[in-house]
Amino acid sequence: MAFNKFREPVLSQYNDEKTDEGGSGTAVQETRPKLKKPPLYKVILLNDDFTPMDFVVEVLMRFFVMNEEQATRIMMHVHTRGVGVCGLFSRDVAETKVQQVNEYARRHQHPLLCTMEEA
Ligand code: TYC
Repeated sequence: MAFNKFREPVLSQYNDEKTDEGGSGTAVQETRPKLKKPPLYKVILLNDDFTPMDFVVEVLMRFFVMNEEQATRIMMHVHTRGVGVCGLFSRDVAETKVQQVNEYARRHQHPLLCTMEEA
């Protein structure tokens, strides 16, 4: 606890001190903001035997703002390893991406599947 020239307690700018004696004999419980960082979610693409490679590359470019080189690298990773991460997003954004990819694949009659999990 810091004091000013009147020997009054100066509160921390960040309000992160747990307890102190304010000089009055009264214990002060300063509130610590109980804010947790919201979790991030991995959006994951799954391999299958039928979706054309070109279509997967197009999906990655369209919904994940990748250039053709990045999209091809992720597509080949999924093709050879079975799964791959397209990106990290807040829960809302991840849910929207998953929905957009799955709908787009279905509309084009491909079995391509996208899912998400907490990072
Ligand atoms: N395995 C597919 C093929 O050989 C290509 C593919 C890659 C499909 C990635 C899905 O998420 C995927 N045509």
